[in-house]
Amino acid sequence: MLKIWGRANSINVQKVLWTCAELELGFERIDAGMQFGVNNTPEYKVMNPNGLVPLIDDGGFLLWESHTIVRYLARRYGSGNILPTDPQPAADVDRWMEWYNTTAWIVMRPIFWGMIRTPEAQRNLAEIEDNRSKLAQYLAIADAHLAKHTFFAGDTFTLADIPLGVLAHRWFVLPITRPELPNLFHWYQRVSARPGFQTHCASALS
Ligand SMILES: N[C@@H](CCC(=O)N[C@@H](CS)C(=O)NCC(=O)O)C(=O)O
Repeated sequence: MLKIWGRANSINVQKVLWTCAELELGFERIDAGMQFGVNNTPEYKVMNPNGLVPLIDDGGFLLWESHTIVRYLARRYGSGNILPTDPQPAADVDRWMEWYNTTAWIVMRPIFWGMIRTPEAQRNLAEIEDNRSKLAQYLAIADAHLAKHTFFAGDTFTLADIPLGVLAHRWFVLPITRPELPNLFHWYQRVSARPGFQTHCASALS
């Protein structure tokens, strides 16, 4: 049975759990990270020297980095539906997964940490606002893209929708000012209705 280390409220763990649900893949999840510890033990660091979650063990094959994990699971257990095998559609999926890592998450992280994991009195409101404003501009790019596409990488749901789906959840749930981005909102409604999102990603932010 596939083993996944990581606390259920971690955005990177949620990507893996949602992917497993899309692939109808069973797994055992072991709580690790933040209040659960585990990830800082020497035993864990042998498996993942970064001391971060998620980490998977698939029959003795150890893997960390959430996007690498979800691609691996899709290649190993999928049938090309959530990760196309043709180079160009596959690159389209990769493009948006990279964009999440290099662009959108960079500015969402300080907003999320500032508003959810920092006591109110210690929040850096200027930093939160600066990143909120940048993210609004980035998400306008996504909104324009989604005016012409049902999902990020075309007309069907793919891995590209998973990282951006959990990020969009934070964007739409946090009490922040949001410009009108109707295409992004309707896409978020579509992806967040999926059973895998509802089971693993819809809980209150913490
Ligand atoms: N690039 C890594 C980032 C992993 C990461 O930053 N994980 C966070 C949780 S989202 C973590 O392990 N934090 C330490 C902790 O939870 O104790 C990935 O995508 O897997």
